[in-house]
Amino acid sequence: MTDRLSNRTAHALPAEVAAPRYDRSTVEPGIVHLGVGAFHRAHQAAYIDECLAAGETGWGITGVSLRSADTRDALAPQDGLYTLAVRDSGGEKLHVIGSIGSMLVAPENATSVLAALTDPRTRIVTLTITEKAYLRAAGGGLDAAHPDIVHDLANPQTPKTAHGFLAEALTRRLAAGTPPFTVLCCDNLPANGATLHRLLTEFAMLREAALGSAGDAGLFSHIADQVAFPSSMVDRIVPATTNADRARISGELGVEDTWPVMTEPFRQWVVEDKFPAGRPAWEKFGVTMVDDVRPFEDMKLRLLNGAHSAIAYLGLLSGHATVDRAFADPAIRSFVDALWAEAIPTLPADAGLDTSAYTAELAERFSNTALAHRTAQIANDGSQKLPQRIIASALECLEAGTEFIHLTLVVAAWIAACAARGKTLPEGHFTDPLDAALTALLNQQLPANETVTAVFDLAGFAEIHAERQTLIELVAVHLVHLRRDGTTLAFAALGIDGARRSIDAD
Ligand code: CS2
Repeated sequence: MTDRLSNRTAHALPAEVAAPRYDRSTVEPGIVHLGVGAFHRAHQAAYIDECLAAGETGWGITGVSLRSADTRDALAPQDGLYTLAVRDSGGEKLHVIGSIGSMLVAPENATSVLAALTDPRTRIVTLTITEKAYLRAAGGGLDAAHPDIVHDLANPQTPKTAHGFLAEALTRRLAAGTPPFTVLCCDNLPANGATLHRLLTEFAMLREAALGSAGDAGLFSHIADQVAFPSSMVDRIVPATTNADRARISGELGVEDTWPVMTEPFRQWVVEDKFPAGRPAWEKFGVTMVDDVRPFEDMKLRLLNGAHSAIAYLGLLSGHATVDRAFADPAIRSFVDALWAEAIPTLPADAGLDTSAYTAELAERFSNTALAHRTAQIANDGSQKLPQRIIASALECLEAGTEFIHLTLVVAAWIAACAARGKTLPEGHFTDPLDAALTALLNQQLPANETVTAVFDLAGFAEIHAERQTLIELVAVHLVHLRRDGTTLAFAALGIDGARRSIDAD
């Protein structure tokens, strides 16, 4: 392969490949995005590409990676262009996306990131930094003892965290008389805008205390009162790109793309309409603008992501490498249906949610064999994901006195899958920020009840909740079964017929 995908070569792509038909040189940066992973490039960047194609010119994206230089290194020689491959059983449709105008790498050059954030043209800052990067302590507040937070409080001009960058940029904008940008969180957290708002006000309070009023006067009240943090629900399944994908896509393009992204046809974005500094006309491009995103967010987190985590851990324990193969296992399929039946009553009844249509569509999406979405990918960071996906529903069932038994198996399956690494699953098959402590704990092979209690302590699950002990006991019962005879016994105890299972060797 000779040429790279770039502005120059994009004009000569095969006719069936959709490529930017707008003049990219006229697009001004209006959005800074923190965390340019595959999800952002398959979701928001694709929506913005459509806005630009329709003639908007003020909303180009400046991408910022907070950790690795990989994406910048791959996209810079491609003028920011990359291929989005939309895949299902009908085949693959390729779209070259042009909305990312430039890429910055924070650890290399914090100054340029702060310059982009303080540029008056930047009116929205969006984030997909993954759950763990919010640095929440158990209980939901800021983990003020985290080394990166400690670093950022001591070094405000050269931050490492999103919190540090946002606080420093908002301080500089305030001092310069530039109106604040709107902060739009696009991670899978409940009330994600309000959550980030709380974390950032706590961070600002610590900054004011650390720098003294001369250094940071008014930042706390500015963030608390003047900066908008709309919540949003984002949805698109994005499996990790493989080398085979790169080779296939480059072959189809006729030029090399080292950084394509794979995705499904479905996409959804529901956003609270609170943008005092303006926003793209997203509603024209399939984004749902609402007053309150909470019902959509809870439905997505509890039904899609909750089922995803169930499929990941039970799938891994049953020998399934991908979501579609796990979901084709009759026992797992029955389990997911029962899980949905437990989670649905926890959703608001008066919000007009059509949960039957939603779960029917999820079943189709999980069956997409063209995605090869790996169970190990979803299994990452369980300690950060299970609270909003599973534990919130379980606690609400306990409070309401509703019977449930499936939600708790997901937590037990997470613990069992963590313990299986280095044994029946490869070492490091998936990871978690708590791995060091978790592995040490699981190696002690304590009785199930003690193990679950210690894991809840470590992860801060259900902290200070009246029903915490009951929940621990319910999880422990499943863990006993999983330890004794794996998913076969765990499913049998739920009345799910394990004999019908067709274990594949993937
Ligand atoms: C998945 C999500 O990896 C995971 O934890 O559950 O990334 C999921 O694919 C997306 O939220 C779908 O929108």
